[in-house]
Amino acid sequence: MSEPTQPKGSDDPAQVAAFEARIARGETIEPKDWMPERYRRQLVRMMSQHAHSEVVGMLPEGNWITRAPSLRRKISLLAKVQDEAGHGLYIYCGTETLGVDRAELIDQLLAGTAKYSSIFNYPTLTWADMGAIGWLVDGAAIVNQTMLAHASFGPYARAMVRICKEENFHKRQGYEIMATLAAGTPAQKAMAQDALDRWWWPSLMMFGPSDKESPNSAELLRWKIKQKGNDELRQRFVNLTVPQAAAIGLHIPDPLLTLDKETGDWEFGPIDWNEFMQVISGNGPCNRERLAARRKAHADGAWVRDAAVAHAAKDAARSAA
Ligand code: FAQ
Repeated sequence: MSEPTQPKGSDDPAQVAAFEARIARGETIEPKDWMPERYRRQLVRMMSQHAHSEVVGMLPEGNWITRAPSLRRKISLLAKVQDEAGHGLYIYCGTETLGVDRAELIDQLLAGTAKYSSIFNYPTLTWADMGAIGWLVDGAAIVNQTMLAHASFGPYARAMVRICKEENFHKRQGYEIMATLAAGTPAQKAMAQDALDRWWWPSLMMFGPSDKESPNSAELLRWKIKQKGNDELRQRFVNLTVPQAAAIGLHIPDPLLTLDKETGDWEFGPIDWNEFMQVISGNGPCNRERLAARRKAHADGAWVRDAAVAHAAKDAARSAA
């Protein structure tokens, strides 16, 4: 494990001012640079939640790998799920540059004390859900992460550049599944519409609470970790997605959706924030199932970790000799 770059609690005002001047000039902060302890903690919080989301996010889609309707679909889905594992690893590596061990973060996830994205606590009931996840969930992730690719912390921003390229492929494979189903038999089209109905509102919740209810946004924006607030990104996602739904003949399940001709924004109905709070407090439809699956995978993989440690020790002994 790498060490934190300065002793905790050493935030003297002159250093903070110099740091904030660097942020104001648009400079990138690197792991060995001085940073306020609070900046480091905010990054660890956000990046670890993000890494956990990628890892837990493999589960809803993993559910359909053995049931993909063709070899082509199976290969794409397998590749996508593998990519998500890779994204989790890049981001955990980013947190290691901030002095936090990946094992410690995974322990928090398995203990149920860490957050991960609310979206992955919903079930995947039909094949169309693979389309809806790629199109909507990866689509939302791209909107959010394209902004994070300009985050002030270098390792996180650079991870986002690569991740966004892969998410683009994910989104296209999802939209293609939805377009194919929507142009299929009435039953296939109904399946696509049902998936959109179930995933639409949870996708809007991915962007987090509205700005006025978001305790972290002000600080993250000030330090340019986030470049935009939750509401602006949510609106951007809605504006991009509404025409995509219309193009394949599907209906967004929101009777209040209307185009504001002056701003060009699609105004949408109220989000059920009670549902969001329930899901992020551990009471969503699949929270318990997701954690149970991660705990089992961790226990089943113990022998792999043991073997890797033994191999590394052998290698080190050989090099020393
Ligand atoms: N779910 O003050 P804010 C993906 C929490 S990756 C759960 O607004 P912040 C790829 C928040 O943590 C998806 N918790 O927080 C993929 C905070 O709690 P805390 C993940 C949420 O940080 C696709 C509290 O509420 N992406 O999908 C959520 O300023 C397909 C107050 O909120 C990222 O993590 C939520 N939706 O803004 C994989 C991107 N929203 O920590 C597989 C990086 C909020 O104080 C398949 N993260 N909370 O206890 C971010 O951009 C931000 O952290 C936000 C939240 C926007 C998620």
